[in-house]
Amino acid sequence: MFTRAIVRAIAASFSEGLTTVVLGKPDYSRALAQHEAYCAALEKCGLTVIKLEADTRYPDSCFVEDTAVCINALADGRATASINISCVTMTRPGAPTRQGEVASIREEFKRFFVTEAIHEIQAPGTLDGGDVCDAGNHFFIGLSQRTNEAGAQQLAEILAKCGYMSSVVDIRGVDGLLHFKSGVAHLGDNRLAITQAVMNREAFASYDLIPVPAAEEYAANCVRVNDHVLIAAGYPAFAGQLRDLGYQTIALEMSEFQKMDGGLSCLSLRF
Ligand code: CIR
Repeated sequence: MFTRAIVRAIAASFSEGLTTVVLGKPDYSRALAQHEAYCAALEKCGLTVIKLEADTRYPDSCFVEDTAVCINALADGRATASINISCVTMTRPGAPTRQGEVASIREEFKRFFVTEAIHEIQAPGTLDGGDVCDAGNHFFIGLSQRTNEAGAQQLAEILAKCGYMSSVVDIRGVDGLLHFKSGVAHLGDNRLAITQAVMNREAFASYDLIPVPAAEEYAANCVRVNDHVLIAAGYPAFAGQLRDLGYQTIALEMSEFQKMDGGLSCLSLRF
């Protein structure tokens, strides 16, 4: 169960952020409305939403997930005996323009975690939270354009110290996949929603895979939040698959974030 989420309001400089897609410039007021609906959905899932002020110095700073990895001892599927501590790892984002986003998020986590439970990725390691998938009793760490070997290794060591297993999945050759979680989401119940480009990897063999249709790949970045799954609006085949499996879905308009390479998971840190 999650009880809280940290989000950050969208900076007026949002359209100056990083992007690899060519979908046009985001519309600021539409982005604000989509963000508001996203926060309302988290509240509907039972979370207290901690909304940090916008920071115009960092155009990408609404994508808070990349700044930290929350390790929630009470998440689905955990063994309980050895795994009883929650902690957080502050990342060192792979994009230099984003590294300054971490400091204020660290300050926020200090309200909830004791110092010993706040870990850090150190140079030369880089790691984006969007590359880390908490999959029940195992964490996947994606090696990507943003997360390097040193960053992945450091996180694996932190997780091991806290009693969690992990493995590294190299997605550097996969076209169109900026972050690992752009292609994989853990839905609880030992299930992964997954794009066809990565579904044949041995690493996922012990999970039940829900293949995301090729025409709906953006929808793979969905988020299980307590009793609901947040999904991007406009992907009817994938939404139908989830409903057939019994999930209660909440569809959210994401067009303005998609223009900036962002998905549902990256807009919040859930813990
Ligand atoms: C970036 O390129 O860093 C941002 N424009 C988008 C980050 C999205 N984060 C994510 O998928 N985890």
